[in-house]
Amino acid sequence: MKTSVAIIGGGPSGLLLSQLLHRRGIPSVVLERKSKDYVLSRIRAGVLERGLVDLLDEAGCADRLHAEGYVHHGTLISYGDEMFRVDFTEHTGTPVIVYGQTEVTRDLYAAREAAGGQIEYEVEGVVIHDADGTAPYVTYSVHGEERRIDCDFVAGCDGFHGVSRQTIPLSVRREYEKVYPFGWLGILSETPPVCDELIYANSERGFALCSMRNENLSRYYIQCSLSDKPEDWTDAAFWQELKRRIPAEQAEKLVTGPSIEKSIAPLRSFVTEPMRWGRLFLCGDAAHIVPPTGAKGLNTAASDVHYLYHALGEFYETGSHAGIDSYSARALARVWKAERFSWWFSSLMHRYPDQSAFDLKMQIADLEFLRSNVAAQKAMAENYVGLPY
Ligand code: RFL
Ligand code: PHB
Repeated sequence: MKTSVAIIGGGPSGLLLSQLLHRRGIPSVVLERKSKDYVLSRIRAGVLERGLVDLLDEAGCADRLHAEGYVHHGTLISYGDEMFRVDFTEHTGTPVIVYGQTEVTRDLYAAREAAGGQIEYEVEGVVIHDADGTAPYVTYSVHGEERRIDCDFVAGCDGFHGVSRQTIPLSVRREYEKVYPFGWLGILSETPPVCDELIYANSERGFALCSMRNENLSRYYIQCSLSDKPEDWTDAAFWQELKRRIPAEQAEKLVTGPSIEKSIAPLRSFVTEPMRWGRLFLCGDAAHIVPPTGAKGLNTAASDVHYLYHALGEFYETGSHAGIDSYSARALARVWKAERFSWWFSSLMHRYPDQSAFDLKMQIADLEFLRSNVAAQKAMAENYVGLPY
């Protein structure tokens, strides 16, 4: 088989890139390790920046998002019994949209399928060959049958555990990592959200987040120990712990019910440099991970897709290598800012096992500064709604 761009990974990065390239007349093939149902069963991001919404518009798959997504003009932040609001629209002129990553992915699959896009599911043993040469190719197998795709470029959109990043030799690759000493236990429940905006809560028992998917589907998270397992937490224990971490007024209003999904995610900050090696480009979680506290993961994946899709478009339309050559530096410049924000917001909101009395005072001072200072709120809002591409 021959194509212009072989895309490894059928998560949101790979599908969005494939759909945008298609709209520009550039063919691609997506190789996904799992089944479509499996990809759509993963509950992940919920908050979309304007930049991602614009890209989905450009990709022609934002109709349902506009009809069903929720516009959020601000967020609530609580600590102890205090709670304040940061108004995104007032400070930046831009809200965010609450619409699940699962739904984004579903819409992207529908668009690729409607356009006759090629997606190979349940592929195994993907190997990227000659990425540093002029004629790269990818080999893999599907149900025991060996296959090969010859291509001009390879897009590594295969997430943190994929093969693309590993293809770049260690002599070229530089990795930066911070692992946090806690995880997030998340549940999804068919209950009305406790509040019409998200609540990020710093409590002495640890962090909690009240989020949502729609008016009868709530997403809640609590900071947990890395040794916890989802099955250690009954629904009753989860609700009880959540209530103790959010302001009393909210806890009283909280409607509880059976969880329909429960999982634990570790928290990590990670960046690999460079994001390009010859004709291989890394995109999204394949190149960087952020802790979910600032809702930046999917959104940062989207900005990579933006830079790469424009770079490839320019190459196929004009023959210019300028966008391709600057891809890594441009993507990384924005990635590091999202890393900084996610690290800062995580540090502000969680309890750390080794936190000293001084560290706690600094956290509270930082929260009080944010509550009372317009410039600090504006800086937070600018980062939360997404820095410009
Ligand atoms: P994905 O989604 O991991 O997709 C990669 C795809 O590649 C496939 N794959 C392979 N395919 C072929 N061959 C191989 N060898 C392969 N290895 C892997 C995988 O099966 C998969 O389908 O990466 P992508 O596309 O870059 O998308 C990134 C986002 O998924 C991620 O950044 C976000 O989910 C992070 N995130 C959030 N981001 C936000 O912007 N806002 C949020 O509110 C938000 N909340 C979250 C989050 C992530 C969470 N978890 C579970 C990590 C909340 C949570 C709890
Ligand atoms: C979510 O709804 O899953 C969500 C929202 C905001 C975050 C992280 C996750 O910061």
